[in-house]
Amino acid sequence: MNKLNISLIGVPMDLGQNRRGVDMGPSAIRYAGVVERLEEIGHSVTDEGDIQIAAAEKTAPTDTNLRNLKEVTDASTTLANKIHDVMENGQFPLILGGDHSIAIGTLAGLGDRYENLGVIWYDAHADLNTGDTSPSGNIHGMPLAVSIGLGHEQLVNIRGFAPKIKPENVVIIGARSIDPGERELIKEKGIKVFTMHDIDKLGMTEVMNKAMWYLKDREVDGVHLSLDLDGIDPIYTPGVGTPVPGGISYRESHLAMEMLYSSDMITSAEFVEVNPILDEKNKTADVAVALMGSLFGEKLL
Ligand code: NNH
Ligand code: MN
Ligand code: MN
Ligand code: MN
Repeated sequence: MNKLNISLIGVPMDLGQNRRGVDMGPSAIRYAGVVERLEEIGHSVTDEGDIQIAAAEKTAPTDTNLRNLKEVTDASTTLANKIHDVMENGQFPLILGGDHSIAIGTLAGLGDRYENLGVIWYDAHADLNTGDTSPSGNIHGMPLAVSIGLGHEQLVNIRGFAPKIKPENVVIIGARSIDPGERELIKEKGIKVFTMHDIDKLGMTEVMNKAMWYLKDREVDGVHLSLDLDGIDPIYTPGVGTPVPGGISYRESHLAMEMLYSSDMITSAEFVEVNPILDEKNKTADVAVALMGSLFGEKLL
């Protein structure tokens, strides 16, 4: 990765789940010093501001079991168009969430720029639910399913094409809370998953090497990193809506980011689920910014 022109895009989305506060995630990450941190490394950063999101108090009722379907669809469309424009100008998109439903818009914006996009999904969850399998009706548990073409057609067809990515180009890292329907889909589609068991057993170095070789063998022409802060153990990132104990450590996460930097594979990234209301002194946003440092080439020495 040379010096990049990074476009920061904030997405204050809290409608993909039911805990308040995650809409303040982009502010918390800015406050934690993201722009300065990336500029210090030598990148140039343009803060594009925030995507407009409907107020949680003003959402329309929906006739599906998908909470806030219309508002999430509208925001995803706006985000997808924004990302498309930013890429047209040769900028590197760095998206700040917001709940993970925003990945629907991100991948819709990236999808038609690549023939064969790879995705690394760093998360405690698989985010492979559809309206039929979701235990919660929360769209933040669905973005990966939507992006491989499964789920509500309104979400699946954003920007008028589907699927956005191929299931065999996805690698999930850190999973430890997978719903029954997701488990079936993983088997059926052959989605590559490194669970916490794999990280415990093989170590992060080998997991990351395997993940990156897997994508190289697939001859991907870009790799998007979608990093849900709940992938990391909640002792380091307590400010998330659905914490799951037994997660990836702080140092393992830095190692993973450093290895991605060295590989020079990453072509876009998003950091999601930072919820300042649930956080302790902006700890989770601080971790997000520290990990961005490693992902974008910060050196310890
Ligand atoms: N799997 C659960 C659901 O679909 C929880 C999803 N929560 C997340 N996903 N934070 O990353 O509702
Ligand atoms: Mn809101
Ligand atoms: Mn997620
Ligand atoms: Mn998650």
